[in-house]
Amino acid sequence: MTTNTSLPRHLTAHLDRATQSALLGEIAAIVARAPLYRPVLPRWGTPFSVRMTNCGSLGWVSDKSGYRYQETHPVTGAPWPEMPRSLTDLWHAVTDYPHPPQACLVNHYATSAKMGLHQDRDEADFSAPVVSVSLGDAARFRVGGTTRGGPTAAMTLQSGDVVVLEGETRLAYHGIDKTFPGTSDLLEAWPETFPGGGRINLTLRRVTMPQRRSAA
Ligand code: MD3
Ligand code: FE
Repeated sequence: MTTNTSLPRHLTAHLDRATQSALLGEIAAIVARAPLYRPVLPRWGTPFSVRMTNCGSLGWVSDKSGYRYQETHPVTGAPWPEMPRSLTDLWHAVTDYPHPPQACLVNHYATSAKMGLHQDRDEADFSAPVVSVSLGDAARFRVGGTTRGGPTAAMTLQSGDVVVLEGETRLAYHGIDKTFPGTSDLLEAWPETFPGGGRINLTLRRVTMPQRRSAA
């Protein structure tokens, strides 16, 4: 018996504790300039349980009119903070994709936040991978196939884990069932920024098609 469920590449403990702490410090600086806010679902306006912000030239947003990428923070109107060099370097270390990431979505899961099964398809270029970095509390991640309603598998994501979504897993349905509160103290270094700790997920993406270089 076969299934259509192939699993993404899971790099367990890819980042050591010191690297996680340094990266979280960079994220705290980004959050100071581009505050975490609570997006709402298109049409209904139901709030997400996850709070979000972005860095990079483009950021993913959701509001009553839909999902999209835009150059500015929806609350402050300011351009997103620059992508840290550390994240661009991580992208090139774990993928062969020849162009740098354009967007880094920062998701903050406080206790009891989750994310329902969905596909990431607001990008023009599905041939580019997606790279996910987990910091703080562990979470149960669920991944299925490219159609809704098929079999799914659960994976535990821990602080320092990196997941690379490429090939057929790029368009897999996925979500976060739950986090495991109190399983990491990493976010406790930034109590003002992340009160009560929780989990941070960074999702690095290409959004637009790379421009062809003009001949001569
Ligand atoms: C599988 N974030 O922001 S990361 C999202 O942990 C999102 O916050 C989750 O799903 C989180 O869209 C899951 C792992 C992940 C990210 C992107 C994917 C898995 C993916 C894209 C395609 C397939
Ligand atoms: Fe997603």
